[in-house]
Amino acid sequence: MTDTVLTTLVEGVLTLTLNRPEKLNSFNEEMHLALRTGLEMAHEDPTVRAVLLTGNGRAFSAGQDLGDRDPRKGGPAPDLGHTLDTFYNPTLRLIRNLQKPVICAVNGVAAGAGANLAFACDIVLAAKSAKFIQAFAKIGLVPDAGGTWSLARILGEPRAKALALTAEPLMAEKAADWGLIWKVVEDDALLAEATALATQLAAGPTLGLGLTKHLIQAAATNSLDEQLDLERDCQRRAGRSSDYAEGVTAFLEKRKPEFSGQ
Ligand code: T3D
Repeated sequence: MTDTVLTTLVEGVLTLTLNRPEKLNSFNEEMHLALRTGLEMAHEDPTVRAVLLTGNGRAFSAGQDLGDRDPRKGGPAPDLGHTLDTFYNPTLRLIRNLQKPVICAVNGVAAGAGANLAFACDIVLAAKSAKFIQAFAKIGLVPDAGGTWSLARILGEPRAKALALTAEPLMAEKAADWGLIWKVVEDDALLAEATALATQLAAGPTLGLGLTKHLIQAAATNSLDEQLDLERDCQRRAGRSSDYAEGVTAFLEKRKPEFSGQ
């Protein structure tokens, strides 16, 4: 068993590094399961207060490992609906449902499901040389891993359709201009800046940050009335947290708060 995902936990930041650089960190089953194990740990371990997802080598991820889909090997056509259900979709849900911030540092090319995995994260930083490719159209597939959902919502139909239908690369700076990612960083500064951001968030009021993430995601489908009710419910919970008491006390005492995440 190789280390297809490298895992470290430092100062509350669980860093998950996709690690199949010779295959541009494309997904085989082993890497899927390793990433899922890391994300499950993020859900269960209270000492994890933020996640940083990145890739090793010159790519973030080239999506599905197409070597595992070689039609020349014979046999029936694969059931890709089943592989989405089994591998990609649980991972996307683990990221979206995690009540802790997930930072993505896109260190290089992100293609196919690799691009859409990045777009599922909460804050995306990308190296200046990184690019995003909806590579699916080149091989006769449709965008998956939540890509049609993210692109259509964030960019609107015209840009989402053009990216998906042409599979043209979208450079990091344009992705930031279009609001698809948060920020572009010089290549050699990416990991340090993403780690600093993740560390800052990991020292934050985790319960409140998790509820904030939940609220913003829920806004996509809620009416204003539903959203106002949800804000009320979440604020009630946040207002009972020890981090809220600490935040207000620290403000009144003119000192830096020390949040426990509770
Ligand atoms: O199947 C299911 O379960 C359904 C789910 C599907 C999800 C998907 O993600 S489908 C889309 C799959 N991904 C792609 O179609 C992208 C394929 N890759 C590329 O288009 C290009 O490699 C890149 C644009 C990402 C990068 O281009 P470039 O020129 O920088 O690198 P390269 O020379 O093409 O690749 C370098 C090596 O990585 C090369 O291997 P080699 O020749 O050095 O031994 C290449 O074969 C390998 N590689 C790159 N992408 C993949 C890959 N090997 C396997 N699978 C890949 N996706």
